[in-house]
Amino acid sequence: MLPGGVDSPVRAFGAVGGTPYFVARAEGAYVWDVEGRRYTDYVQSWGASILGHANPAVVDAVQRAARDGTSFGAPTEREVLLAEAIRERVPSCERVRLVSSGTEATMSAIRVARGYTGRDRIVKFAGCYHGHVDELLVTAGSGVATFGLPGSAGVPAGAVADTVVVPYNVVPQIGDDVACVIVEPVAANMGLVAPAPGFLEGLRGACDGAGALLVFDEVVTGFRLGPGGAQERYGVTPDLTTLGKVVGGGLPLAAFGGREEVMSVLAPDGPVYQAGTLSGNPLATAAGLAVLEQLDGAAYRRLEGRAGQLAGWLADVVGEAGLDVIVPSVGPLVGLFFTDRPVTDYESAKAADPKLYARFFHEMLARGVALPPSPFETWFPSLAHTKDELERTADLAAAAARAIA
Ligand code: KE4
Repeated sequence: MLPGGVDSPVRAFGAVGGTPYFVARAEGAYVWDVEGRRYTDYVQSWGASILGHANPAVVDAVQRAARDGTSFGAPTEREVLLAEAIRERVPSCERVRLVSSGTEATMSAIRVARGYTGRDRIVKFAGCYHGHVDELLVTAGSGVATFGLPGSAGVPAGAVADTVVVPYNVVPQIGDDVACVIVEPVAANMGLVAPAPGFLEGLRGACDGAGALLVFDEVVTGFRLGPGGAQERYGVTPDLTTLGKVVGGGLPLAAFGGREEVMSVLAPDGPVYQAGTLSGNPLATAAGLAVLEQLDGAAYRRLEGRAGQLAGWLADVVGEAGLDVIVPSVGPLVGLFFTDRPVTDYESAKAADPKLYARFFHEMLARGVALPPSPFETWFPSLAHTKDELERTADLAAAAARAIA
């Protein structure tokens, strides 16, 4: 019925083998499959459910909103409130537009950059994934990397003729024909790779020197690393930012925003067209606001502390089983590579052992822990993952590591 049995390729277990579990319901740190098995879930809708699944305040907000109608095709107060909440938290976002997916956000941001600068060329980094928009499906991460695809069939050469791909964590030369550089400020789609010291600052300087715009794709890091995401954590302010996942509370909502003069090119004010029937959807804005209201400093400190502990325990127990493993963590994000070499870019991420990851994945799944079904993804512990739960995950990881060693 569904091509590959899924509505998004990475869910098909292509990188790890086997048949994916189908989720019947979820609550907090857990999902239950249709056979009634419970898993401690580190996929968490790829980072959308930072509070954990079925957070009561989020469910209540969506239920209440639904009673007043689900979509109008007309402006509502709540989308203004969410845009204001984003502007209050994200340094670059003087103006914000809401859309329905991260792909729409990056596609729109690229068009704004090209419309604002009058230039066509864009620069992206190998292993970074920005959704399935044609001009960015080049040496992408996430599902494209999972299936070892250089890009994608169906993308005409013309669509990517102006896309330049360069290695992550190296500041490229930027010509004066470049509209923008788009980057995951912390890469989460080649596994988890932190920006090298000076990398983001270098991109800022290179873009300023060339009159190009700097676009931070914070679909993963936005509202995950803190209220102001990576740009606040690393003190580098891009010209445009894309956001998703957390900001929609698990409903179809994403956003892009930037400096007022840059965003002023957007229709109806300016000549760059961008639109969406369900943009700013009333249920999704209700969910997003309900999530942001709960994400205070204490929540972020707790989440970051727990993720850091989990990363340390995993490195210890998997290492003690005699396996070469690197467990990077950045704020509340955790990665895991079976390798003894530092992972700083896509090439070194691909050098990690994918077969060992696949076996580890299944040993953990058999023990009731659901990891991302690809080595080119990131673990998303949520605020619903208690310290005991994380300790249990580490104990199970010790057993899983011994089983594959
Ligand atoms: P969506 O169009 O899937 O909502 O967002 C695209 C996107 C953009 N930018 C970044 C940094 C992203 O990580 C994503 C989507 N993330 C993947 C998982 N890493 C989505 C999972 C999937 O494709 O099913």
